[in-house]
Amino acid sequence: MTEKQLSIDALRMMLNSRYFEEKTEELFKAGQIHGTTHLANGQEAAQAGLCMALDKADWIVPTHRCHGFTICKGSSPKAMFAEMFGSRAGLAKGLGGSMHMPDAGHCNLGSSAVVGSGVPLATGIAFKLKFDSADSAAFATSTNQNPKLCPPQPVKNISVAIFGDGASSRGSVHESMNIASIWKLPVLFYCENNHYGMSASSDKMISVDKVSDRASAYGIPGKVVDGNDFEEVYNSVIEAASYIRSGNGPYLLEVMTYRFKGHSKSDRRLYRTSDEEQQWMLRDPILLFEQKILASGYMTQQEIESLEKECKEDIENQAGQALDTCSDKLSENEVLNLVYASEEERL
Ligand SMILES: Cc1ncc(C[n+]2csc(CCOP(=O)(O)OP(=O)(O)O)c2C)c(N)n1
Repeated sequence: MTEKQLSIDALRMMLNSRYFEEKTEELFKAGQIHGTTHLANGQEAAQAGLCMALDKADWIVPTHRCHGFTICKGSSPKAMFAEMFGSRAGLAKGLGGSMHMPDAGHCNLGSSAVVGSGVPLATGIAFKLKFDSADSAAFATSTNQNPKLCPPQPVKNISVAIFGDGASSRGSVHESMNIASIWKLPVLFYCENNHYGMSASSDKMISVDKVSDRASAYGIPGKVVDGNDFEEVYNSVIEAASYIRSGNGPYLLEVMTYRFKGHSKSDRRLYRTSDEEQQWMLRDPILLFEQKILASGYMTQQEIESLEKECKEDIENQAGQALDTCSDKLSENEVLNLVYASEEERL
């Protein structure tokens, strides 16, 4: 892909993610979507930069703030809206809602409301990816003997454990990093640091200056990058993924960003100042990237505006089409069959 095409595709992805969040907020306010939602306005470069740098067959396990990752990994916005409407056409047949949007066809395991719980799952996927590409008998022997001494085992695909700064202090995250390091598992630990875990500022809640400083405790590389700069994120993921694909084991990448909206729809953001918010809005990742695209001559202002219009209309249309599927929900029996095994299966 040429740099020009890559840039236009990246801008399209970031715009789709932004408009998806704006439409979601509107639908919530109108009472057309129930439950809660976690919007990622402002985090688009961290989400598009990761997904665009991955291979189609690389797996991701996102967080509860998952819409942008899900769109950028290739899922249909229509199926995502349908999920939030509780419709059968949704990614989880309407049973999951905003926080649970798995899409195996796009190598996205989906997320869970339990903060940090996706990290061991992504580590498990990495184990399977390594097991499948290694001489499995030799791998099993090495994990039993001294896995630290086992030679690098190149792999085709990797798995990405996405987590927030809040989740970074959970035991599940540390246990995963330790075992992934020992077994040299092909997993990218991707910390999307948006500065807050609900109302708790990461400056006050994390024992080190940077989450990526913790990498040294596990004997793996750690790097921190500007998460509002698409190119910086994209290039860093390419570099980290290539290290992992060569068989060297895990890598911790921390991307610094900011969520423009509250933690969830009921958050009044009393824990931060509007001055701080304004400063970050000046570093809106979409604005920054559009400026770069203009400066490089890849698009004119007019072309950017028409792409914005096209993406906005497309998201509107997909929301409308999803709304049409709204009344087609799973029956109680279908839900029970999905959740519980039948009597014969249990015996
Ligand atoms: C195990 C667990 N503890 C607490 C919560 C409540 N909770 C929901 S989101 C959240 C903050 C997570 O912060 P972070 O990991 O930084 O992700 P962000 O919301 O900033 O994207 C918390 C504490 C939860 N869902 N699960």
